[in-house]
Amino acid sequence: MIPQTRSLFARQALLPDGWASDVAIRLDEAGRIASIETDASPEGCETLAGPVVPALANLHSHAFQRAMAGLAETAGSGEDSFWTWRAEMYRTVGTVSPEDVEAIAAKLYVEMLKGGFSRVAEFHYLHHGPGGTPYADPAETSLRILAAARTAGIGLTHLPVFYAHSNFGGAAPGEGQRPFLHDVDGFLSLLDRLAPACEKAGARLGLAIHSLRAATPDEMRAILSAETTGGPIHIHVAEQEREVEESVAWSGRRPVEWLLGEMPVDERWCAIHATHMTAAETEGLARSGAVAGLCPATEANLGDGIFPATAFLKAGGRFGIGTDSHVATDVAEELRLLEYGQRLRDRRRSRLATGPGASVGRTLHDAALRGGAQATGERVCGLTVGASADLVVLDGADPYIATASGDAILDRWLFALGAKVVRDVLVGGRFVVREGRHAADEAVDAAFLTTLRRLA
Ligand code: NGQ
Ligand code: ZN
Repeated sequence: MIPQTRSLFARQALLPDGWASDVAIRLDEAGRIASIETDASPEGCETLAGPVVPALANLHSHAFQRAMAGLAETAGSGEDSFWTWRAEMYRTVGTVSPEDVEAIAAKLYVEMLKGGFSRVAEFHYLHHGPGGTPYADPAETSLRILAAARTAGIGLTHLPVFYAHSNFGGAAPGEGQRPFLHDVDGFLSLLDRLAPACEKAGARLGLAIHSLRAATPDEMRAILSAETTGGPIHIHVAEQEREVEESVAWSGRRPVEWLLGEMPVDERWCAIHATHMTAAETEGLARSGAVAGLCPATEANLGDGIFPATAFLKAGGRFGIGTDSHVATDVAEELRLLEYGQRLRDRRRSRLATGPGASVGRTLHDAALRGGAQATGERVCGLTVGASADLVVLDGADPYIATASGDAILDRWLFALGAKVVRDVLVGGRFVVREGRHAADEAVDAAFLTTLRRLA
């Protein structure tokens, strides 16, 4: 076991109002920040080996999909789309056991830590066995996710997902969707079963409705009025144009328009993707206080479209980032792709910076830190008293980092270097990654290899 460090020292650290020098960070017993002193002496502290920034939450994950990342790149008939990818994904679903879920998630969560994330919101809908055969314990796969998070030492916000239909209007579920299904009572009892398990594991519990395609308005209302998690509420919305068309055909309204009009969307909510919005929907979602859960690498991979980020931020909207299908697992790649999508659309640079003189990397990182915390149920975030000491130490020996100061550190990392300069990661004040290594690397890799061999 790596001994716990109670006082840390950083030559440069990103505090809520900007970069500070010679920062001493004192931690309490629970791994939260007890005090922060700038222009301090390193005496009695463990000196961190490079610039320190707060770690981000990854607000959207379907862990099992990591097993097929990069394996859906063989062209089909010429009309490959989100929907043909989904059919391939359902084939993977039909082959993974609970042991596989745990092995894949543990590997993935270690990779996320190494990519600069300290917490993950697991949008978990793979509840039953192949063909929908229930496990003896209805919480079996959720408990595997909790176990994987514990192995990795990543913070977990667990979001069991309600899923009942294949399309708007309560259409009957398809064969491949059977492992996802619940009725309202079955879903509520799953939440009740998981509340004490999450409490014991130090995980946060929230819930998700898969999408407007997968739940009827009555089912959504019944769940929202009965659930007692107090945690975040996530939903996929308006990711694909076909979903928008089918929503209009069903209700006369677009998905985000319907959601904002019919559901009590507020700060508890996270709208995953929300790619296709009119100007009015964009402003409405921003005004609601909900977080837009953006997953730029997956959205690019699946051909979803480009989120209207410039307009959304102008309207005061909040966003966070997720790695979703896990074709990427790092902070830098997601934030960079978010900015690049806007640049490619507008044929301009610096799309998401707050204004003249602002660093793009800093703007993206600040916003994703706040939005990620909100969407994962963390009340305080960043290097501030009361926040969990969830930190990334960038590699101070790397020439690009060693010669940068202030926001240029973030811009170098996010735009030019990526995960290879994530040196150490601390979650709740505890080192989970040191010099790019995780203490459980060997065991996690061995179990993952066994799973991949079995799935191949
Ligand atoms: C999911 N993934 O639930 O894993 C979805 C595909 C669907 C993304 N939306 C399934 N990226 O939306 O029906
Ligand atoms: Zn998703």
